[in-house]
Amino acid sequence: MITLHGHPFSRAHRVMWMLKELALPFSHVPTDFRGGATRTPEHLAINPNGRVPALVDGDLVLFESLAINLYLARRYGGPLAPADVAEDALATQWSFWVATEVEKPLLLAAANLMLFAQASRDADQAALAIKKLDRPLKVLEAQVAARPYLLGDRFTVADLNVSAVMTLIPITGVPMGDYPNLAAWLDRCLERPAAADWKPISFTIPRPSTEAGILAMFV
Ligand SMILES: N[C@@H](CCC(=O)N[C@@H](CS)C(=O)NCC(=O)O)C(=O)O
Repeated sequence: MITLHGHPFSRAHRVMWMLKELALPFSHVPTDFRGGATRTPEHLAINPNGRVPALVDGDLVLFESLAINLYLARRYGGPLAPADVAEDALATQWSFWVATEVEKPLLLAAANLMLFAQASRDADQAALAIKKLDRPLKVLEAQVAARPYLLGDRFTVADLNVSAVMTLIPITGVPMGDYPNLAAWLDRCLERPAAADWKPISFTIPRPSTEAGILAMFV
């Protein structure tokens, strides 16, 4: 039996999307990261980082949303799964890439443009973060200009992991007209029925009082 911990407005939406793509039955504990529920002894026993998502599948307990999705693809197969070792390597590459090259500047831009309360937003930080996105977005634009999906002709876990992180792009104000193929690819991915639980974030979060606090929150 699979159990997913984490509310869909958190990074748990990435895993919920994957579980639905694979039509896997699962029980859902919608732990809300905003109210301290991720720091209870019960939750820390599942994810010692005090974060969501976490997935329990029999004896296996996993944290890290994108790693969970790679596991689910490999374990439960289907067209989203890597077909061979080379595809597996590429799906891993794109998942690490989006986590290390894209996610942090994307979150910092989104936080300073929308997620932080109006008075705590820092336009300079947002502009710097958007500048840092230039390079990876050009890489992604070129990749999906040449083929409909990251690995070729079919939607795979690589597309799911990368596009699930990219859901914040619309609120960063990045001019998507500069990345027409990326924009069309992102629409193709997010329009999949299994992605339907994804909703633009509609709440604000408190700005941590220090730069170290901001890094602790986003890295
Ligand atoms: N790299 C982790 C990040 C998980 C994460 O930061 N989750 C946030 C919600 S989206 C969280 O649980 N924050 C609560 C906290 O840090 O106290 C992943 O992708 O799973």
